[in-house]
Amino acid sequence: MKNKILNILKESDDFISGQKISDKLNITRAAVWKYINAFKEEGYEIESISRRGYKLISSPDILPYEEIEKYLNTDFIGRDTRYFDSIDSTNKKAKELALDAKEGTVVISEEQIGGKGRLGRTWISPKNKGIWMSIVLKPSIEPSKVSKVTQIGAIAVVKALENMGIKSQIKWPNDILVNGKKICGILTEMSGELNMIDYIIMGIGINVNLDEKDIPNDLKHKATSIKIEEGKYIDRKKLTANILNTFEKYYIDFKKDGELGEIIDILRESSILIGKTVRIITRGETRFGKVIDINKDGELQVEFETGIENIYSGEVSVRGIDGYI
Ligand code: BT5
Repeated sequence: MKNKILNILKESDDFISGQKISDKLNITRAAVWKYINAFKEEGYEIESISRRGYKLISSPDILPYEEIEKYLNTDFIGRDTRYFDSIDSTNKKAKELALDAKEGTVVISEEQIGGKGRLGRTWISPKNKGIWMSIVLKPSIEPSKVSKVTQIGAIAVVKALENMGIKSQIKWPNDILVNGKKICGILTEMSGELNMIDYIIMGIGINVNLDEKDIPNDLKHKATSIKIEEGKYIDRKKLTANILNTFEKYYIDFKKDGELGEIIDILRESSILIGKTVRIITRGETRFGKVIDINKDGELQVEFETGIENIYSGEVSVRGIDGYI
């Protein structure tokens, strides 16, 4: 109902009376009035004049399904979206509802107060400034192939940004960078058994309109936002839809056989690591090596003094020789 009323307001160039809305939707005028007040509380600017009715002046910069829908061209990704004003972690919420949810269900929140990174790290997620969302996925693939989903997510973000004229690169396995600094991280979690997946939760966090003051001092050397780098405000609704659209396209291909297929080329082209000497940190142990390639399984091929090894994304952190990259 909420969505229907909002659409009527959006489609009307002029004032529309409460009576007309109530006739169209078969609800009372009092109910219409209640909804209008709820919209105002969410930040919609609605002018009301007695005997003329209501007119939508502006929509707030928020990410409920009603706002994203018009840019969305997916079949199933994001069609069931659970929207929150504030939450501890969208990944956590997605896990709670995953078993009963349809594939493609998205949990999205304006802020996270317990945002999670990999390996128990924290992810800062200030209100109304970024995209903090998690997608529930249920592919019939072997659990060993799950880490590839992160790679598909990374490509979806890079391509969506490209569609909006923004150039970015991937720092394998789960960071997206603009001008060499991190604007996005991906956290993929799985529940299942040895040979069967119950569900995968892919969480994407994107620093969209964060200002310098939103980035803690200890992260400033490696973290930035799209707004800081591009010098302009970015439409979060369009970017969110764009990511879901591109993700679905690649994910449908992936689901067929659990292989990355042709997108491996995009991963290579977008990689900031290929050719670089890096530190590979696994459970406290650090080794230096030169990144040669990303193989067809999405693993990092690194040349160490002892020979070439394929690095699986599991518990690994990759760093530049003396910094983030
Ligand atoms: C990641 O971990 O990069 C995965 C981040 C995933 C966040 C999303 S938001 C929606 C969903 N719900 C969640 O609770 N999580 C997911 P990792 O590679 O471990 O990087 C974490 C490190 O990045 C931290 O230790 C900080 O150093 C840094 N960091 C924290 N917040 C950041 C931010 N907003 N932007 C850039 N770097 C950040």
